[in-house]
Amino acid sequence: MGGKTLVMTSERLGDICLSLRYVPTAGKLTVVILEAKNLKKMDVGGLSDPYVKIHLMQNGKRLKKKKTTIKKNTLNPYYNESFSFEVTCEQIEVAVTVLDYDKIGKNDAIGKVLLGSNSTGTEQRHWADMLANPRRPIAQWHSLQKSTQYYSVSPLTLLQTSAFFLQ
Ligand SMILES: [Ca+2]
Repeated sequence: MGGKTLVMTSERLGDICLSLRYVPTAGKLTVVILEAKNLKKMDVGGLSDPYVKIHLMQNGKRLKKKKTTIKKNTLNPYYNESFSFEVTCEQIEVAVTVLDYDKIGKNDAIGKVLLGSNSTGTEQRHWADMLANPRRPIAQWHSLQKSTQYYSVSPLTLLQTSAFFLQ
């Protein structure tokens, strides 16, 4: 056991800068992924090949998925890529995940931020600023949080896992 996932570290995963713009009359949310910096090095003998995935979620369900281009071999990628969604911003959450592209195998998540009225800290402030300033793009930096990828595990799997440990 490496114990890597058990230790509560303040490991730096990096920061992401993005802008949010909401036009209530048109029901249009625009997310611009601007840049990221100081990303965690994911590749042995290299840096990372970061790209950003955006999930639009409602009540924990994924509605839409978009992603940026891949920037090769960098820890400070610049994107300036814009994504628009037609939504009303009630009960909506935007999950922004930075991943490392790998030619072979599964792409690993470096970290994520969750934006919405139920989020906390700078993410919540950013969302509130967006709602308070309709039609105006609001840009802000966020520290990436550890990606738990909890929604890829079904409740049944969790039940089976706990049943296994109880035996
Ligand atoms: Ca890679």
